[in-house]
Amino acid sequence: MSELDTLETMVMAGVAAASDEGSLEELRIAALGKKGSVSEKLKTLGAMSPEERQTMGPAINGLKQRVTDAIAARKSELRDAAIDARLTAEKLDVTLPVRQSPAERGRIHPISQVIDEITAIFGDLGFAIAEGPDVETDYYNFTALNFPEGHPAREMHDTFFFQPNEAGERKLLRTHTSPVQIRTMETQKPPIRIVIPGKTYRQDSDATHSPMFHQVEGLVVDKTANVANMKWVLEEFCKAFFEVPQVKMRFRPSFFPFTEPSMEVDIQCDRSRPGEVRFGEGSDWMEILGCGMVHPNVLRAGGLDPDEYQGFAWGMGIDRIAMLKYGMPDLRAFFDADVRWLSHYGFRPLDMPTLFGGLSS
Ligand code: 2NL
Repeated sequence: MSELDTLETMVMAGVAAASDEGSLEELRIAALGKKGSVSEKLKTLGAMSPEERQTMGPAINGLKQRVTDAIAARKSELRDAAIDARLTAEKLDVTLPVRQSPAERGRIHPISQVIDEITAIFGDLGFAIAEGPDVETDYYNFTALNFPEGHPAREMHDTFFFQPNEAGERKLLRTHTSPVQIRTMETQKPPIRIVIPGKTYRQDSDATHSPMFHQVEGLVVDKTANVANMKWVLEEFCKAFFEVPQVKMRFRPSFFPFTEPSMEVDIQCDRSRPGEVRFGEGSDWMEILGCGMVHPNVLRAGGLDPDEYQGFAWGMGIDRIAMLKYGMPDLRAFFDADVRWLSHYGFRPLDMPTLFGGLSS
């Protein structure tokens, strides 16, 4: 066997044995690279006699061509094998159900749901939604609302106070959403019809009280607003919110510094079934809100003349009525941020409450 045949057998055996593209490339360099075994053979042509070159030239070039072809063929074989291996290893089950998108999987917190329901109802009655800061001044939270300095009602609010600033002014976390009504009266001309949902804060924490809780208040101010209008608005609200055709309501005299007269409102309910409350039927009563005619001092604080304007207002806690409406037994679970609780009690994000489409269905 000639030297060229031996070389060819060796290189071809290597090519056939190469198990990946990397080792094949090393083989190519060893044979066809600048100092490769085949390239070295080509270099010998220069020193040969013309006769010798005539036979050796085609022989060596033929060898180079066959080695080049063999490497190319092996390379494409190895590439196909690598793709086949990946295709068998990486399986995709196209029959798996599509994973839910965040918009499908996410849930609206029951308190947000109830706020959306309440604002949908009052929006339908022609009210606008107003909001304001959680951190308030003593003036907007108390003074403007007819709580005189040193009045015991201030202590009753269990207020969270901040450290006083250099001027001695002490900010606080609002104890009710009423400061927003004052701010609205200051900046808008009557007629005013607003509802104010939001967070409120009091130093109170037990099984039925959270230091942060939610309130919604409402305010109507114009030249003729009266108790009859207020009763109608609140009755329409209760029927819509509890999704019943009729509901009896009981207005009891009460006291708030910011209203005169002041009333607390009970709604008819049925508590005869254990662990369940039904509204619009039965012979029990449940207190759900406070209301009254806006005190003249409060209208004055809002920059309005009480001889020209009059108004009514109401306020209620959202957390408790959310628990009642949706049968949630524990207030504290509201603020635990437990996704299992939320996926059970939460609402689907795209089912927004509307009066025509149903509030909660
Ligand atoms: C309750 C009672 C109430 C108001 C809030 C109000 C606001 C202004 C003027 C007059 Cl600016 N009133 N708000 C009125 C009556 C009752 O809340 O028990 N809330 C949980």
